[in-house]
Amino acid sequence: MSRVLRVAAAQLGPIARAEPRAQVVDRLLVLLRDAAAAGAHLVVYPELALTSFFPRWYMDDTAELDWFYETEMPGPETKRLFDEARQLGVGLHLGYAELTPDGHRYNTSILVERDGSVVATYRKVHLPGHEEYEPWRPFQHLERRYFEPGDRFATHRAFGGVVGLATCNDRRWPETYRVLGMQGAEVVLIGYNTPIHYPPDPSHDSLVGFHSHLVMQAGAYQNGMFVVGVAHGGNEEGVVSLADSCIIAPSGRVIALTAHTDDEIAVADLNLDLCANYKETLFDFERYRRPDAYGAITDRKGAIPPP
Ligand code: CDT
Repeated sequence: MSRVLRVAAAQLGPIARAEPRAQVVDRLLVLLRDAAAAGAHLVVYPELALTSFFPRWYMDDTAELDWFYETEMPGPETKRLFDEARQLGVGLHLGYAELTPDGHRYNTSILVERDGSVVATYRKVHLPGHEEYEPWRPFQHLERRYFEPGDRFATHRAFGGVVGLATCNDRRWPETYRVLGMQGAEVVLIGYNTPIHYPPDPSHDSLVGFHSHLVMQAGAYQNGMFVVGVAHGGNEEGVVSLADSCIIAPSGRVIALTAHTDDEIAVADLNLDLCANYKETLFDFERYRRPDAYGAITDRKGAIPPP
């Protein structure tokens, strides 16, 4: 019997800085109901899906900053989303800013099964951007100020398969997919907020959509896994971010794609048995990998060219 998981990539358009959580949750509920009507087993929301992408603003007032974080999940505003998902029998993946009781801050996502049980939480490993206010930028990218990095990639048995989680900038690093692939991942869920303009080198700007698909398609193919990439995009508070949410097969092909830059779902059937077409042939890790030749991956952080 084949294992087919129907997934809805639930893209979000812009969220205004002043938009109340309740209004955002209303939008998430519309997407959830669309996903359920389409017969989806799992709805995947993006990174930091409950607020505007706040790392674009420098804030030194802790109370102002704290407004963007969740101290419990589900919390008072998100409980109705979790409740309705359980009632509809739809699992969910949701990205949010986490503030722990002892004051640690993470860029976190949660994965919940169709019966409402929590499968896992994941704390973003690769934090892009900068730590301090940089006045030359048209907008900030202060993830390295507002979050601590997570320390591991893990996979989980859920939805009839093996599921891994990663977040936004993680998708650009081949190590993300490989470490998940080495733990048997059959589907990796990735939410993102990707400004089109890259201030350190604007020559990237016209390539942002290409780069986003390039890395996820390569990761899917090289590890024989599905990848679900979901944007929080559009023109948010004057900063335009990438949409282009997609679902990618182990062949590396995009099998579902959003058409617009606002709230929208893209749905695909993921036949998890198709992962074996790659995992047990060209990318049979046990047979073909050469970890003894890969020492430079873990014995250093930066590149060391020959003298
Ligand atoms: N959210 C996130 O990780 N965004 C980054 C932007 C890179 S530029 C600082 C990304 O990799 O898409």
